[in-house]
Amino acid sequence: MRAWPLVATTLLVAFPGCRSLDPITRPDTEINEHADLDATESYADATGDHTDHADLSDPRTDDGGKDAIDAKETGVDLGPDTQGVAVPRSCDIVFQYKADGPVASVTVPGEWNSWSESAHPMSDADEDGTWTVTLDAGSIAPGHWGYKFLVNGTDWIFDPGNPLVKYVGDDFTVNSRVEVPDCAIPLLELESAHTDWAEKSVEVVVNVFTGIDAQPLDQQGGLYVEYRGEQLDGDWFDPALQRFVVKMGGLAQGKHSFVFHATNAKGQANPLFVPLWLEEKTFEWEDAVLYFAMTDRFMDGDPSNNAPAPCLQEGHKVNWLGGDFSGIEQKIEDGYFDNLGVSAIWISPANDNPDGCYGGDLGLNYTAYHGYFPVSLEETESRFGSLEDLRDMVDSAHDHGIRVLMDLASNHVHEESGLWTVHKDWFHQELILCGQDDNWNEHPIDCWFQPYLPDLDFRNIDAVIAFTDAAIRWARKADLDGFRVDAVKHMVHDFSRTLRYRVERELEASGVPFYLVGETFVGEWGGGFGDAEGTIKAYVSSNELTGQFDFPIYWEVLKTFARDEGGMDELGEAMAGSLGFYGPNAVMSNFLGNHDVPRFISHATGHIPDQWGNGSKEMGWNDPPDLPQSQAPFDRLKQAFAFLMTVPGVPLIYYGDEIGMPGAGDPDNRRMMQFDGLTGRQVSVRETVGALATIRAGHPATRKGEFEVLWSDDDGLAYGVSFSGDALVAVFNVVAGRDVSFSIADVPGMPQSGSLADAITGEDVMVDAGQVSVFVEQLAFRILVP
Ligand SMILES: [Ca+2]
Ligand SMILES: [Ca+2]
Ligand SMILES: [Ca+2]
Ligand SMILES: [Ca+2]
Repeated sequence: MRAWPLVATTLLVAFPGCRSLDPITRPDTEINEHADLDATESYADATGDHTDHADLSDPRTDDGGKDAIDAKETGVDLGPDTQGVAVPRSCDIVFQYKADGPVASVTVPGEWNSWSESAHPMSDADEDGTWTVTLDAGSIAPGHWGYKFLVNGTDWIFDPGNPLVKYVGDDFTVNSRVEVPDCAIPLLELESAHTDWAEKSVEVVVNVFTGIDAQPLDQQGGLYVEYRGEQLDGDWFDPALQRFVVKMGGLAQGKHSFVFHATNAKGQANPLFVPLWLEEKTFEWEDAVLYFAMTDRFMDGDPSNNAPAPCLQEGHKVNWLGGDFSGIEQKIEDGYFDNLGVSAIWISPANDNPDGCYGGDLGLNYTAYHGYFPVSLEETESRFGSLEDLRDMVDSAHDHGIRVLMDLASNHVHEESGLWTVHKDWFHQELILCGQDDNWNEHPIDCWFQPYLPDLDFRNIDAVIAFTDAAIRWARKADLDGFRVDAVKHMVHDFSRTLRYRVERELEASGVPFYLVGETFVGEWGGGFGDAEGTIKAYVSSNELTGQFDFPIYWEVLKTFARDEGGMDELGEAMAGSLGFYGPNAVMSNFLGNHDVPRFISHATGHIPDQWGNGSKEMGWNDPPDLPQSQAPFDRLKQAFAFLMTVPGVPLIYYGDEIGMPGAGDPDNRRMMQFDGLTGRQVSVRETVGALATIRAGHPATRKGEFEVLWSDDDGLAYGVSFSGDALVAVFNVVAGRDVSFSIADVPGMPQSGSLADAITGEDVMVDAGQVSVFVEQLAFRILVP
């Protein structure tokens, strides 16, 4: 279990109210020398169209707790002294083409040059096969422009180094896309960012450039720094060096995020977000244990913001039930998540949603309690709280070492949104309902979920920019750590690729990874060749999502552990096949339930007719399942959690599953969370989840290990995971208690003789010549460690 000291109080005492920080170190020579390290190399690419962002030192090669993050090189060599005069930014755009054969010419026809086939000829003077041309972006109007490379005067190709596209013209011709920035406004660039765990200090240096017209920066309030959402007192800008230097010491463990601002007469620079974590051990997303606290259904921390819709009775299961940001915050401060071993919380979309009731499944009326009917890109839902309430909750999470992901719902808006009124051209015009005919499959991108949910047409670049702007703004203002991206396969790739592109440049400058985990609801694992895993994989790459929820593994978990329908051997095969399938850097998330499927424990009692939940929505209204009265469904739930917690992939806990909350289909699977009056069996599941999370935290093999099936049959499975000397074996049995034997000789890090310890009970299990024989009760699991 994570046992972070409570630091919120400390922060308040040390930095009351205005967050005027003490001790403060003013800019000094030592820091400036430090900051100058990279300033001699020039980097001329005003578009940020490059991949060499912050170089985070390897957290595993600990240099005395000092994590140095040296950001990308600056646009212009500032030199040691600017004589106090604002330095104009560079505004060059570099196009580059790496030829894989003989090439005679490369040009860049684009919208801004009316597709001139002779525009911007590239050259390869050093004949190394890389052709380049540099454009002065100041000569092109700011905007998002389509272009292609024309090779040898005949081949029109996409820019192979650019994942972004633009759909041009009435026929939506797809081209590469470049952003030409407004070069008249200032530019902020991170020079360096350091954290020092031993010193409990952070240090950030940010270079400030003015626009290409060399207008002076606004030093009367236009140059300032925000820290944890509030403006920092004091003057942090050094005019001599034209840079911000912020150094703060005596900080508490947790996240310390800054936003830098600069202005000149032409406008404001895009704010620079610099998140930093002060932690003993550097966090990686594959280490996370994720918890979905559906905001309306988790905890009502502030009854004053409750506003049930009058169109349904109060307390109705699809009315607003009162949950809010402050409820989640209370549970964070109570240590609820710490005790469960949770290190990341996923919350509902925070966007304002409409107040009424709207027709949906089964011809019934529903409110927008789930948050998936956004009417605003900026405002928070008042029933959840204000932006400040959200920020307070996130800060509290950070003080506990817990990350926060917001659900990002971008596929559609609710018709009450002003966007639908003002920007009709941002939406798919034809009302094709997803639920009619075979439109889920035939029209996945342009179908509408409901007649009142206009579907975004992200072939429109203005819509892409507006929605990714909003995403970046939410992340910066609420200091988020990631997004759960809703309805991924119902939007063109350019949306999720633009999101990644901007996240990398606008949220990850300091090297702290921002998690993008997508939802793509698909069917069963197809052996590595199926549509299900193929569809998920299509969105996972370094240019797009970090990972997705692993639906194919979910179906195997459901069939075996809950429903006793699938072979455990097939679960083992699917897991072995899916690890690595989504790419070496993918961070997938495994789960045993979410808000779109019937509750695991109600599957486990046999209430739900089939794995797909057919008929389960009706059941939720007519015959909702109760808490099981027997032990077996709870044991099955524990087995499934033991599986999730011992294999790579971020385990997701859907609120309530940790106490075996029952429920049929949506919305019966979204009952109000229960904290009190739990039965012994419910408490036992919750304690088991906490214990499993502790084991996971102590064994990197569970998070990043090689997975190997050691033994399996229809009703049982044993596997090993191993990583860098660490190893763990998990054994599962569904049928009557039996001895299970297998070899651990091929699992690196496992002893060939002696004994293993059961990580739950501490009991010794003998190893003889690499062989293990262990008794496993019915519906039980064993976790064995050296
Ligand atoms: Ca060259
Ligand atoms: Ca409330
Ligand atoms: Ca509202
Ligand atoms: Ca869509």
